[in-house]
Amino acid sequence: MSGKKRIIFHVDMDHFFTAVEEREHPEFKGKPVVVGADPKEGKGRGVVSTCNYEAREFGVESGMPISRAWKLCPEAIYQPVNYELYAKASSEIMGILRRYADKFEQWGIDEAFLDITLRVDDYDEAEILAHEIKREILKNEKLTCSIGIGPNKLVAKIASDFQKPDGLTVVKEENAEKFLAPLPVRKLLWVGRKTEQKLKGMGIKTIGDLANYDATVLAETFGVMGTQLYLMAHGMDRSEVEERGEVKSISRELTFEEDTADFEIVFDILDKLSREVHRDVAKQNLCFKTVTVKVRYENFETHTHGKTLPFATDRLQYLQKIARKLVQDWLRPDRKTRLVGVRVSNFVSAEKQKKLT
Ligand code: TTP
Ligand code: MG
Repeated sequence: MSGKKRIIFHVDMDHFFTAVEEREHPEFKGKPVVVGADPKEGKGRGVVSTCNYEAREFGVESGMPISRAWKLCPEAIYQPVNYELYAKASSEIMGILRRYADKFEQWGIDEAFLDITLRVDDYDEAEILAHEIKREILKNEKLTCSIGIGPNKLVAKIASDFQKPDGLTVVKEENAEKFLAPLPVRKLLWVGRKTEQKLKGMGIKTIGDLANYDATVLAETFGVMGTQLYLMAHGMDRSEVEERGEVKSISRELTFEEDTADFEIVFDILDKLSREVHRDVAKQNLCFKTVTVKVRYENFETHTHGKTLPFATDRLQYLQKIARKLVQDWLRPDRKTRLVGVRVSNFVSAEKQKKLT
């Protein structure tokens, strides 16, 4: 690895689906807009995919039942999900972003990480580059985005979320801890609702609380995840920006900080990885037929093992159950596990799937 300190961008489009809708329908501008299921005058089922910032003022948010959104804001403009349209905008945006980076990683439909270390001399130049990117996306795509600049992916991602919409937040390595400290622990990648509650019970609410906590106790309480949480709370993250091809599969894997013989830890992490994969699948409105898991032992021997379903699904429950079952066959009491991963592939669009069933 080169000795040069990394500079990473995280780019996240603002209220993406609704922003594209506003671009296509200029008459929507300035009004609350919701993209998601049909509200059917408050009787509709299904959820909000996203809403613009005007609708957020009324308390509407992603993932909320559409019936509740209707109650909060009946006057909003409700649009069905037009996935093809957003996918086209996404691929144009990704095309622009890719040219600015030495290493590029698309993350879901409207986010990307860019490693620009070799393109700039310092953070000042990085900031100029970020403005250039924002200008080009606005000019060519008529859309705004928020950019976070940091020493690694974790800090960059949290920074991009810091001033939305149309934000630009720069966090240098020496300021990372101070920047993170007042934010709620939920902002860290691995902290789900359960972990958040457990941390709260320990008196840990902010990332700063976590950073000041005894690392040994964290490791005892949360296993390998505890150590990772502690490092992240100090703004540390060594993961690389990794190029991925066209979305033919969605996957997550994790190398444990320490090899483990504890099956429960492996299953726990596998469930979390499945949840993340599922979130991406849902974001892109896809159904999958194939689930593949990967297990690497302490001696680097690696096995991948898959199962193809007779039908396509988007259910988290199935994904978690199949992934567990597949991994179970490969866990050995006499061998520690170094890495575990889960991948889904063989996609069908959810729309198409609905028409089939
Ligand atoms: P996000 O980037 O999470 O949200 P956003 O771009 O709408 O808003 P923000 O300005 O806060 O970034 O997700 C990107 C798109 O993914 C979003 O426009 C719609 C879709 N999506 C869903 O369909 N369901 C969900 O639960 C979420 C969170 C997003
Ligand atoms: Mg976004």
